[in-house]
Amino acid sequence: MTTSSAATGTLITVAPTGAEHAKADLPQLPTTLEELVDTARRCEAAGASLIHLHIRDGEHAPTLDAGYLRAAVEAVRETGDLVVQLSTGGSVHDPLEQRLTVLDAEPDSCSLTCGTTNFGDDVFLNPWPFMSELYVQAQDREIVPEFELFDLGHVHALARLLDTHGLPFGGRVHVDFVTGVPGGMPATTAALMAGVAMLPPAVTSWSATGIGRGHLPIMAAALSAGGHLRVGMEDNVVFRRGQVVEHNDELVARAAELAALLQRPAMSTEDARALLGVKDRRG
Ligand code: KMH
Ligand code: ZN
Repeated sequence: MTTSSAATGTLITVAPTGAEHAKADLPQLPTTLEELVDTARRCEAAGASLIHLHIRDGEHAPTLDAGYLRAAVEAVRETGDLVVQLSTGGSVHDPLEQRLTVLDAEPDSCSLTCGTTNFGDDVFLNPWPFMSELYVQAQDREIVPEFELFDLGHVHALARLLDTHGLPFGGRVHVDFVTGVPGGMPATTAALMAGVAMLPPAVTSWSATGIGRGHLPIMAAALSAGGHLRVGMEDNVVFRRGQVVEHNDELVARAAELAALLQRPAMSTEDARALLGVKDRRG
C-alpha cells in the first residue's frame, strides 16, 4: 500500500490491559468488568475508536474463559460505540487451541499475530497452521482480524496468508506494527518504515505502537507517515519521565491532541467501522 492512501483522520486504538502487567504492581490497571467499562467510556470520550481487550479473571490473572470474554464484549458494546477487538494472542502461556475459542465470544474484531516471536524471556507462539486456522475461522464467523506484526518476517507471512486464503470478512486489511518487544522489531522509525514499505498492496490501513520508551517516537513516526495509532497500558505505563499512567484515557487524549495538531484528528467510531469493514453487531 502507499502511505498517501491513508485516511485524513486517525484511528486511535486503546489497548488498556494486556496480559503482562500484574494488578498487584499496578492497581490502576483495568482488570475488572467495571474498570473495563469505565475505561471504554472514558477512552471513547478522549478519542479512541477501537479497544483491544485482554480479559482478567476474579484474581486479576489473564484468562480466555468463554464466560469472562463474552461478558466483557457485551458490557463494552453496551457502553458505547467502540469497535470491540479481543486478543487471540492472550498470554504467552495460553495454549493454541484455547486461543482459537476467543472467536466464540463474537467480537467485532480479533487480533491475529503473523508469526512466532521471542517475547522477553518467553516465546509468543504463532505457527503457520494456527494463523491459518484462526484466519479461516474469522472469515467464516464474519469477524475482522487485525494483523499484528512484531517483526519484518511477519509482513511476509501476512502476504502468504492473504495469497492463500483471500481477503478477510469486509474486504479491508488493517495491520498494526507492534514495535519494541524484546525479541521483535525495534521501536525505531527506520524499522517501522521498512515494515510499511513491505506491506502487500491489499493492506488498506496500518497503525503502530511502541512498547515502553518507544511509545512517543513511534507515535510521531506513524502519524507523520500516514499511519494510525495504538496506545494503552498494555504497551506503555509511563506517561512521561517519572510519571506513571493513572488512566488509559491520558494516553488516548495525548494521542488525539498530537493527531489534531498534525491535522489528522481522531476518527469517529463510525469512520473507524467503515475503515475496518466490521459487521455491525450493536443492538
Ligand atoms: N500478550 C502477548 C503475548 C495480541 O494481543 O494478539 C500477545 C499479545 C498479542 O498481546
Ligand atoms: Zn494484546
